[in-house]
Amino acid sequence: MKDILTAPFIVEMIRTATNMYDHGWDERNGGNISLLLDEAEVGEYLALDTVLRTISTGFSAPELNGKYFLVTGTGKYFKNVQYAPEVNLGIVRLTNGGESAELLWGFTDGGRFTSEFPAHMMSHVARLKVDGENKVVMHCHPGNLLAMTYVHTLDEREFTRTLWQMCTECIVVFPDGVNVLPWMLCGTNEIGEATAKKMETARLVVWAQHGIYGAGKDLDETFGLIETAEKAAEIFMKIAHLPRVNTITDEQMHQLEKRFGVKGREGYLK
Ligand code: 2HA
Ligand code: ZN
Repeated sequence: MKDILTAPFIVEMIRTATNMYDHGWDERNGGNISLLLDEAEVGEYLALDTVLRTISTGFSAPELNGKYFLVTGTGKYFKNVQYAPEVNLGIVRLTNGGESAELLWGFTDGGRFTSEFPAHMMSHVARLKVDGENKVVMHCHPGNLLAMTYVHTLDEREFTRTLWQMCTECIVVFPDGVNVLPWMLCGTNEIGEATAKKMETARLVVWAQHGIYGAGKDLDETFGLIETAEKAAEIFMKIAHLPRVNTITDEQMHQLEKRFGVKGREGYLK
């Protein structure tokens, strides 16, 4: 059995959590990440028949039965993931139609997965239906996106168009746009279901006055997606109070679509 701390999925998770913390997106215990793992990949590092504990999830997700996830822990600080990965991270296998999670590694202080586990797992189900390669769901609290939800309409088309207009590459990176949920109580199955519904049509879902969810095929891509949206929100917050003299026009967006072979969300461009 190989040393799990050398597994590429653990190394990459540690680097990503650290990078997110360094970006200021994950103060205190803010944020959470889940990464879908291959059984064969996990089997190189862990005895798959050794279950440390079984934890009830409080929801069902039959689509994910038997699937393995590396996930951040509830109440854990991203800042500390690099110093004690086995305390702050865990590897679980969903069983019993997703109603139970078998802990195979991690959460060594008796902890459990993130309070946002429902939103993560339901979002995985939704994204896997759209893209069989989707492996990551990531949540964090980037300052400018959050700020924007206080001063910008939450209308999804308008919110997306504003972000697209803030940096040339935005429409290329997230042509599906950004979906937006109004403020809702976090950590519940309800916000999980609402987030998953929004994930059917976009890989980014803003939680107003709270943060953002991103989904993607690997940690780098998902990080980059949130990074790009947050950069656009940063530009918006720099200019929102100033007269706008120039912008990226819809005609220019159409040029970007052609040049990069992407298609902006239906009905979002004139
Ligand atoms: O505590 O970010 O949404 C982690 C969170 C909850
Ligand atoms: Zn949060």
